[in-house]
Amino acid sequence: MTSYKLIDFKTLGDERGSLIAIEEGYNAPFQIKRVYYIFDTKKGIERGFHAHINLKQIAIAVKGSCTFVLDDGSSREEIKLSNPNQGLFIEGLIWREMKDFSSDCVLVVLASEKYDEHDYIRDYDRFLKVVNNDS
Ligand code: T46
Repeated sequence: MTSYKLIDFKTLGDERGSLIAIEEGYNAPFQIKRVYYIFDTKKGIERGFHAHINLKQIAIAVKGSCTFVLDDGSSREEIKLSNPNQGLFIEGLIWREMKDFSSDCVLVVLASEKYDEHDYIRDYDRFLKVVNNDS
């Protein structure tokens, strides 16, 4: 299955401030096996430029903002992440690029699998072939 969607996380707040909890089966539709975060991104830098074969992920801009470009092989959409109570869930063969990082952006990503370079498709033409079942 190939899809992406925004997930709204409930903010638990009290007089001390805010807290968001992410739990498998509640607001995360997979078991979380890995967490990584991207920060201190230099001005004008673009990242990503790949798709994943099996990985499911949720990306959250816990501070600052950045924009994901998502491409399913036939159309492209841009989604700006700028709120810690919103996560971008990506599943299946979606080509992704990230851009417009604010200097304070901290992008946390929850992943369904451990790091595996074999799960990456880093060549756009190969991505199109795989998406179109040509290889
Ligand atoms: C994704 C987007 C949103 C590791 O060794 N372990 C890891 O868990 C990760 C994520 C990366 N790396 C190594 C691989 C590269 O040598 O860290 C280096 C930078 O990774 P990459 O160039 O793939 O980073 P991005 O920002 O282009 O992509 C990352 C994720 O790799 C990718 O899964 O969907 O963020």
